[in-house]
Amino acid sequence: MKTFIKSFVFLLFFIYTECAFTCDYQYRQLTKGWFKLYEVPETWQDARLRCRLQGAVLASPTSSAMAAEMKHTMKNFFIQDTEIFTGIHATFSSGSYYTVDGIPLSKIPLVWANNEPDNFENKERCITFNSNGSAADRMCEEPRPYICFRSGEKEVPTNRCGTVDDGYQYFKETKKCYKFHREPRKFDRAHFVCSAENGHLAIINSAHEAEVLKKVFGDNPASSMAGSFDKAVAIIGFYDWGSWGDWTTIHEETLKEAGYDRFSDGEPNNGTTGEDCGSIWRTGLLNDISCNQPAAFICEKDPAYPPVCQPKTDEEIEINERFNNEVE
Ligand SMILES: *[C@@H]1O[C@H](CO)[C@@H](O)[C@H](O)[C@H]1NC(C)=O
Ligand SMILES: *[C@@H]1O[C@H](CO)[C@@H](O)[C@H](O)[C@H]1NC(C)=O
Ligand SMILES: [Ca+2]
Ligand SMILES: [Ca+2]
Ligand SMILES: [Ca+2]
Repeated sequence: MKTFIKSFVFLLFFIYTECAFTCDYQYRQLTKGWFKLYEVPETWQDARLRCRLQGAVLASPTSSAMAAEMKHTMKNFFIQDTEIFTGIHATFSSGSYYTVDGIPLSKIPLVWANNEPDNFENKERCITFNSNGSAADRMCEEPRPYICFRSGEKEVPTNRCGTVDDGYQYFKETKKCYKFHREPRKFDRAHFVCSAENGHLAIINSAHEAEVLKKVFGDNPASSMAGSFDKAVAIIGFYDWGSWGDWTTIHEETLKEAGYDRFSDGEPNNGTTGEDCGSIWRTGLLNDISCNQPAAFICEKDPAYPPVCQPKTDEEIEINERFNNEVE
């Protein structure tokens, strides 16, 4: 009887975790992995970073199956005469090409386009791929579309926050997830990182949420951050749009409309070089900060966005946990 129950629970477990990764990625059986094409061109470095922040890598045609799936993905998006970036690069040292996950060029069955590779003007460090299957070396700085790829079985374990990134922590007070980034970035790059993680720079919608952010900040003392930068401040999602003083969230609400507008005493002060970007002090009170000042930052994510293909309800999570306990 117990065996029967176990196999029944196992079946449930299997059904509910099938196809569990964010639905913006498509699972492809042939290469056992998830694909997502980004149509908006980016530099190679940004393409690489965006894929990485999603728990994926910049896709490379490392086998004939991968090349076929990449061509298929491009055709689905009607990308015909455009070259996309692959993960094959020589940005560490010229001529030494590897995929982002370390496969050397000599092991990759590339078909080169006419007169390629030529390392034109000794400036080409990245490999592109065309929907007709040919490769070329190109400048990494010239923006192009690209494909992110996550290798593996269908069942990708996503967490309570709907992501593979366990840096995100769920807070029941706001029903939102937050991640504190300890590596300092300027406002625009912090915005890029939160967006790539399917979140946004944190927006404070209530005094409760300010308390949550204060706690998140408190869990990351200055001693936990390396490097010399101001560890008393963290960038969040508000911005001065107009002549100085027009503070709105990155979702275009006034701070009051958003639900929290408590600046620290003496702030905003438009400090030395001018301050048009938003941040908080460890007190949870607001401060204006220079958009050029790198600082730690806090991302906020809705656990339901983007949807996971087979979202688990709490009951199902319980069943899984019971199953796991039985197995142990
Ligand atoms: C593939 O496309 C590239 C660039 O558009 C072109 O240079 C190359 O000749 C094409 N190869 C084939 C086999 O059609
Ligand atoms: C803010 O500071 C910058 C740089 O000192 C200055 O150019 C700008 O006029 C200031 N804005 C206001 C409204 O004081
Ligand atoms: Ca070239
Ligand atoms: Ca919020
Ligand atoms: Ca200030």
